[in-house]
Amino acid sequence: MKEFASSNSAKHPRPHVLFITVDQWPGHLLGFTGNPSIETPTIDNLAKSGVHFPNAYSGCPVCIPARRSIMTGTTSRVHGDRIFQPALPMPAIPTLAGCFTREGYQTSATGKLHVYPTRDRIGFEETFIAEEGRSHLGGVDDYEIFLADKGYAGQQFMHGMSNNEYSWRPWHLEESLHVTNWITKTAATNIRRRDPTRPSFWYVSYTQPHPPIVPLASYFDRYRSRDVGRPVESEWSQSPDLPYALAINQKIKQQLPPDQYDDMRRAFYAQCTHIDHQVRLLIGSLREEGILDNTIIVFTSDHGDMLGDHGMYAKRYFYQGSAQIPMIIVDSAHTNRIPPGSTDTRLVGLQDIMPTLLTMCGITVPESCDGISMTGETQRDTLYGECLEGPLASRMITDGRYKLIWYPAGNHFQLFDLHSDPSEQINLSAHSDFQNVVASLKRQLLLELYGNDKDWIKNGSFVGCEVPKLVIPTNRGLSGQRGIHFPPLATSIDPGEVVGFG
Ligand SMILES: [Ca+2]
Repeated sequence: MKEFASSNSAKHPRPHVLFITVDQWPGHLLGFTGNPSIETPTIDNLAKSGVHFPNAYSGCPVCIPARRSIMTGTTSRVHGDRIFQPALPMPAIPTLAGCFTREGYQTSATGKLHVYPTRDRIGFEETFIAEEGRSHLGGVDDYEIFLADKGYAGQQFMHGMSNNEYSWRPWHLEESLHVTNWITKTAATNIRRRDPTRPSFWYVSYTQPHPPIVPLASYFDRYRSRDVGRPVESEWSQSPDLPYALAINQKIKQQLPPDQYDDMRRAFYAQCTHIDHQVRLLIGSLREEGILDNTIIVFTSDHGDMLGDHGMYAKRYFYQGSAQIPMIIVDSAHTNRIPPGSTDTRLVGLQDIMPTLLTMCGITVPESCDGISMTGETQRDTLYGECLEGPLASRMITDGRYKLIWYPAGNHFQLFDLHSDPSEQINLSAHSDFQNVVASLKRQLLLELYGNDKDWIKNGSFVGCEVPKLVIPTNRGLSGQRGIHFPPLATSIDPGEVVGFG
């Protein structure tokens, strides 16, 4: 077995890894970065103990592609999904978990993996999954088994809230049955029952704050009288000439009246604080086992949520609410590699987590990875993002200060100065003072395009594609509404059937 690559390797065995992922948590919803409303004392403390990357992005901000990036250390171009393909098997390249397992780590995943086929272990020795009721795709769900054992078979969704809408209500069962508590308890138990002769890699993947928005009543009460802020407004987002992909989002998602909006946001924040407090138990378990100082901890999210900013909800967009993610790394206490409480402004993405963790643990990074270690000297000048294909597609490139977003349908460009306008309220793409910036970022963007995207380029210029007639689809399925899950659902004849949007 390899020893940890540091001068302390003789004294300290290879570090454990606690890798925490949440689902749909925007990078700006963190107390320590100055958000005046949200309470995240535990994550704040992780940041004080490690390094925060404020310029961290989800390069394809929707669940399946983002998780493929996390688990393979690659971008969509390599792992093959920039859409959201529920029945796409993992690519035949090394996985994060597989690399740790091969190096002698005891590896487990708890919570959401969102891979196909369900229960593909993608290199983990053990998986304990909570897949948000996707049993149409086959494979049993450990959280649903747990609920059944407790006498609540099939009752996960009896609160009635949709998996992709912004209605909310308090959790309908007792606290210990909440999915956030189940994931915590299962992961904490795995910490306690580890093999003491091997280093461990614990992947803990919370399914919230992604809807259904069903916070514990106690956490909602905590926020009941709080001012949680208003959504960001902008002239460009109210223009009749809105890019097609945005017009669809604004029309299909419910627009909540102010009072309901405030409560929705409180309920969302309540879910975040609930997770934050549960993370304490993971840290407490490591501490009581005497292994906290020799554990690397990572906290991130697969993508964020617009939460009404610019009139939009959910993800798939490259605005900060959707694409910027929390990213914190706490090193083991025995090294001097990361100054506690530091901030690193380099551009990073989810594809960087795998090479980072492998490098920190002295494991060779597979050649398939196109991510870059976040703690190494090599840094990227620009970060590229891509989401969807056809008329709903968008592409993004940023140098950390300026962000260029391209909507091929209608050939729309937007340019934002993230230093002077972090809320992206002013589109500078047509401003005469910024044409050099636009031209420079366009040149960089051209270098990133591949596949069908090249049809949108003529003679080296962006021409895009036609805008389809705006037809708002009906939403008969209430955005992925679940029903009663007992008796168990039959596996769909068409495993590609979408039973959730990520
Ligand atoms: Ca997600």
